[in-house]
Amino acid sequence: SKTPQSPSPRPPQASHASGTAARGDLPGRPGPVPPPLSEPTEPAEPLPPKADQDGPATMSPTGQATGAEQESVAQGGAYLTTAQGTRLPDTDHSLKAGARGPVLLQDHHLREKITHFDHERIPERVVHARGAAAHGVFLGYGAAGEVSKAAFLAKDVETPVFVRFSTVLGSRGSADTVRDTRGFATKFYTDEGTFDLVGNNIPVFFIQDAVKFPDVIHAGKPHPDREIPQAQSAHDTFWDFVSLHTEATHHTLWNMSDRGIPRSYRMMEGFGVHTFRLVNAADESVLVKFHWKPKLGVHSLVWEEAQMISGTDPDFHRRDLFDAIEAGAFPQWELGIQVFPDTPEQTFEGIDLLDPTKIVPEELSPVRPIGLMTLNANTKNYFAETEQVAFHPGHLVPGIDVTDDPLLAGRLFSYLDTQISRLGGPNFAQIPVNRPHAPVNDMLRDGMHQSAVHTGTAPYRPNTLDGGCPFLAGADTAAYVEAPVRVPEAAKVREAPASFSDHFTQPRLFWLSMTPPEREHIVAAYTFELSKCHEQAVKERELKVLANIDPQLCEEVATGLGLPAPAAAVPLVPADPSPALSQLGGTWPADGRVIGIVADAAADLDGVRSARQAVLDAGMVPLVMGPTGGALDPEGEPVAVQRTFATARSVEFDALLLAGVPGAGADAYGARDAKAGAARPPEAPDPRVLLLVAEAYRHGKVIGGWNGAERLLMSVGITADEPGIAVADSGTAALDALTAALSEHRAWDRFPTAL
Ligand code: HDD
Repeated sequence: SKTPQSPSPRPPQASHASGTAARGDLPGRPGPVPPPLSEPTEPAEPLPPKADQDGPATMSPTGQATGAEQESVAQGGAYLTTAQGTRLPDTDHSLKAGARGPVLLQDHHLREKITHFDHERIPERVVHARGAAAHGVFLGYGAAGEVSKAAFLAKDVETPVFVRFSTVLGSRGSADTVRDTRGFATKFYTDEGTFDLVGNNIPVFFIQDAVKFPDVIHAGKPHPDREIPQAQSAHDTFWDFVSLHTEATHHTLWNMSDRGIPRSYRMMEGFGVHTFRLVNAADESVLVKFHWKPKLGVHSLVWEEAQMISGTDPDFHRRDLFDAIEAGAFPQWELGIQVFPDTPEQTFEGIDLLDPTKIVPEELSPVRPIGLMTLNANTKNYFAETEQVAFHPGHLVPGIDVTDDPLLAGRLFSYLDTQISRLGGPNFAQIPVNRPHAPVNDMLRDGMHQSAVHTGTAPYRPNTLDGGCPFLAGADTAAYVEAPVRVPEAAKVREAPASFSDHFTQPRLFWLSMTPPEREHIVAAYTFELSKCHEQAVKERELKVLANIDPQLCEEVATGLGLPAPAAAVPLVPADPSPALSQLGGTWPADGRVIGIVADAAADLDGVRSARQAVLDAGMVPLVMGPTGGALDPEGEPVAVQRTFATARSVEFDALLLAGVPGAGADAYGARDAKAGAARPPEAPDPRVLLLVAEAYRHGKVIGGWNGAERLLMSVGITADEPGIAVADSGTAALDALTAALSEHRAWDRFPTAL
């Protein structure tokens, strides 16, 4: 039978934007006449609090206020309507001939609702389908003025930006922490038009010519017969291709390094990859490579951790970015350029600048900072913004031009083309996230999803009927004028320059620049991936590739595979290591790091409270773990439990802090039943806590603790004097030692014992 419809629980109120007066004139039912309504587009209800969240509904998982309350009621007080604005009395029942009778075709609301639903999905990106994005601002330092006239690079100019990070191979719903390259695409909404820097977190690419792009992607994507494996390079077709197509060697090596499994989007470098051309006000040009340098340093997961996260939290990177911004820990990157003279050869120190498989080591050409990007606002609607954003390396502004890198040339075609099928026609620039902030006066008309109402009668030039408008700009009025680069006289050929066939010098340079733990990880990654291949010939061929990089690398991988190590087929070029390529050896701010505090009812809760506060004061995120949900010390000053021993997994934390017991000695921790808080023999601590600690240790994570934490560490075979173990006599002292060790990201001295 029909459920009676209750009236709207809230009185009608104005929605977020102005609408037509006509709708507001309709009789309200019930209550007063509502003010004008526009089409509500924001979600309606605040989410109820989750059991393991600290605080009321408006607290985020990180314990920070979200501001969600105001935004989530954007439809508050509005009546439900059809897409045509007609108010609806019911959206739960189809129109039927009697309660038990057939559904009637005349039910417009049913048809409209289902039809729209049927078309809610659009094709995912053919590559980089899985992504997360945020808004921010770019501040020019003015340091690029000598080399580029781009107005947004001038001193103190602030430009809104939108950045989308992504994996490459996986589908839209795939896991974040797979081994893959990460996309790093930035849209600068400048006053002179939109500039897109569509880069990656790896500075080189698999191929030198865009005509090979479908090949490398077909090889990396799942096997076409059974569509597996998802979001992986660990399969035969990928290794078949890269072992044959040796120009992929450099990029593949970076993927097998720690760069292929970043800890966070906030801790990745970004690279424009290609060489670009900058032009200054005097029309002088230089060649440059763009770099994004993260303020938090470049850090990675370890492979076992990455695999575990794929199961326990496939949204790990997306969540990390969102939570950090929500908590006010805004990630920042400096934009920098390496500058090279624009000579006819387009080489620097013998390195071909048109070859996208080559880097220029920073020791040969330092990165000069030219601006600062801060991501300070999350998206409000994933589909509208992150899914519909359309980047294009050809979106350039005066002062920034392209080079003849053949990979870039193909990209200049591909990105425009792909949006036409992905976003359903040529008018994607009208989608809000894609709209330039500079005035647009194009003469493009009509087409699918046209939402502009163009006026005038003469969308052509020359005309007199629209007074000759729109006018043409000149170089002095910020027109985009291509640099008049001379094209050498040549025959048309399907060839690459000779220098493009050096495929091993730079992979060797990269390998020689790695520290021992980083090399260990590379060997493990190749061994893992090739072990997943079924074809013996593919493994053997890739070993020949590795032999051309370095004999130690080849031998260690061959040993893991149980195959003989071949000899190098090319002379191994001696290379000066580039320390800038290593991720180790520095210290970095611990901002936004997640500290798991392990406690139970018998713990030193005053110590837990002060350690928790000290974590927050240090700009990090504390998450208290306890045996059950709710609070520790509920009768006194409650300490909220944000993760239970059942829901917590070590991979969620950058470091652990094991709470001590008041006045306890080394044998106290673990003497309690972690499940019930009751007494338990000291030799039987909660197995879930043991697993937590053992995993954190294996992954090289810093573990701190106080008064009795040694007992728990000893239960898993860890002694307090090992690297990265910080045991002290109070919570805050332990945290100080932990924070100091965390500035190096991991306890590197524990590797290679750690994974
Ligand atoms: Fe690409 C997306 C980066 C080579 C064709 N690419 C895409 C994205 C990034 C890159 C970050 C995601 C943008 C977003 O978040 O929406 N691609 C690169 C880099 C490359 C590169 C750094 C080499 C230096 N790409 C490349 C080639 C081709 C493409 C050679 C084709 C010839 N890329 C595409 C594409 C995508 C894309 C098919 C898919 C979705 C899109 O463009 O908008 O057109």
